[in-house]
Amino acid sequence: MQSENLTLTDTHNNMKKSALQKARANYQPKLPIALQGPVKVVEGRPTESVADQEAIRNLFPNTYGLPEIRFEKNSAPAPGKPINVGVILSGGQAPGGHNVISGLFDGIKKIHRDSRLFGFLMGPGGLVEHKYIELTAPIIDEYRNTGGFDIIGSGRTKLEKKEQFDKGLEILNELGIKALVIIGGDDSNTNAAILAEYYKEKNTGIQVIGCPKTIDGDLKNDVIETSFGFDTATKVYSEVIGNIQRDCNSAKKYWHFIKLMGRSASHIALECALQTQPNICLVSEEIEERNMSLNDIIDYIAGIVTSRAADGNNFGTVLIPEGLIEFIPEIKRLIAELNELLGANKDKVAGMNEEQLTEFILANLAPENVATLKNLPEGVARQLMLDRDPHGNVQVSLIETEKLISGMVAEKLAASEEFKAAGGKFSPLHHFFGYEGRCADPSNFDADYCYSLGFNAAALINAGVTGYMSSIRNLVKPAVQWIPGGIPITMMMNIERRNAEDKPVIQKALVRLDGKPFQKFASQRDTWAHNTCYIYPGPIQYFGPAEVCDQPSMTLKYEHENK
Ligand code: FBP
Repeated sequence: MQSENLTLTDTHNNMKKSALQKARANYQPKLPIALQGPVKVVEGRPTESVADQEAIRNLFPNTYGLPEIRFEKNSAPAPGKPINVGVILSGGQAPGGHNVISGLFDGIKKIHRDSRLFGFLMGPGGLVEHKYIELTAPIIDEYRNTGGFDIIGSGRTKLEKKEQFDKGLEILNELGIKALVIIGGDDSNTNAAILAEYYKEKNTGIQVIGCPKTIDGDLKNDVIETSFGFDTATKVYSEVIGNIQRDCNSAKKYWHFIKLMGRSASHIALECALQTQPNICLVSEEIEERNMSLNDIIDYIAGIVTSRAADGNNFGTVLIPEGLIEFIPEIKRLIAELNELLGANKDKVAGMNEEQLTEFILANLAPENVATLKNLPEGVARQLMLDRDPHGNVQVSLIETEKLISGMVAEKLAASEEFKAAGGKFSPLHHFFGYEGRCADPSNFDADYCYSLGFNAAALINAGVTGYMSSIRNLVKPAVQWIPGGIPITMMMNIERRNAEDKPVIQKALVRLDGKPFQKFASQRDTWAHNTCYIYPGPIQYFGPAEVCDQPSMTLKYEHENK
């Protein structure tokens, strides 16, 4: 099954390299001191899940309650045996994935030089479909310190059914693989835990280890300080936001509405705001908490635009998190009822044309939701009613929130006497930053963090554990002081309602309004709104002084300062 897959590496071998790529290939990622030589395993106390302990314990009888693990430097080298390991990249790309794989490769080779690494292609689907390549030293060397997931590709197939697990087991056994490393976000790591439990229950002898990935930054908790990729992606977006701010402060004639990726949580927008000090940054979690309506949001922005106009500043920047629309309580209610209504009447609506469907929806929705719908610009209301995904759900990600908001602000300002009296002019421009940062060359922080996560995953495999997430802590300190170890994935789980079923899942981390990053932002945002306090972070620097090149994100710093 392997031959058809060789194209992935063939293309890479023929690629020309930029000067930076060549120089960057020689970068040696920094490792925590504890991983630099032989390690000893220090076990902590047994763990409990964050909530719903009994339910999670019942669902994971073989992998629940395991202890946290920490690795410490050991004086005596332990003899290691060769081991075959499989690796999967799951979900959206995030800078540093290649370094997790190169760290894993170097880690298992350190255990024994005859160890082998197999990469399953295009995400979890590769395991089920038996598509893989062996990752040898020349391949790994091509990808060290590079962005992207192209070494083996990624995909969003969910590994959740027993048939998939059994199909996977066939190829793992065929290749003599004793451990599988799944690099993914909260859902993929939830599934890694389920797979670990299943393989343990079946006595397969196959270990499963997870690694925390996602630019969204929402896979973190008391024991996982950050997911990889967040640092680089937010630095790339902040560079470009800074450039836009310098442009708009030069021309003084445009308002820039900038939407930032992050399917649900607003960590990316918040971090970019801390780095660049825009005039406005919306935080979805706050909007939900304060029960703000769309009109409240429009009033808030129009108020700042008007006040800046009165000072002669007809320009500014507004950061908007991608997930915003689903957090606005009135729209959340509308979407929930639309999904419910159309789901329950699937057959009835299947044959309707647009006009009939609109009529049906307006006749059956609760009056408050009809009012919300009518308050929206026609195009957006149409999109909400008529564009559905294959499961029949509203496709929220297709809505161009930045245009929706600027359009409504423009309407409000056109009707405002105060804005006219201030001599205000409003010319909005729109941007969406997401893909621009997901495959950037990892910052030094992500290059080091990812390499350490992979190297540490090898140590977890050598320690014989399963159902653990690779964990590197103390990240605001220099890399040598980082603390490597492993966290039982069940420890991060609770039960949530998903697709009308109660499921064990890793708790998603949303922005905490009582957390320091938000508090810092909230304490300064009024000044940023009315004055022009832009910061221009410039591009990521890979070579140079540590204070320029090795700084972690501000979110991480604020969350962990004085700890
Ligand atoms: P993951 O959670 O899988 O890391 O993906 C995050 C993300 O980049 C989101 O920010 C974004 O909404 C989504 O992926 C887009 O994914 P796709 O390109 O597959 O549509």
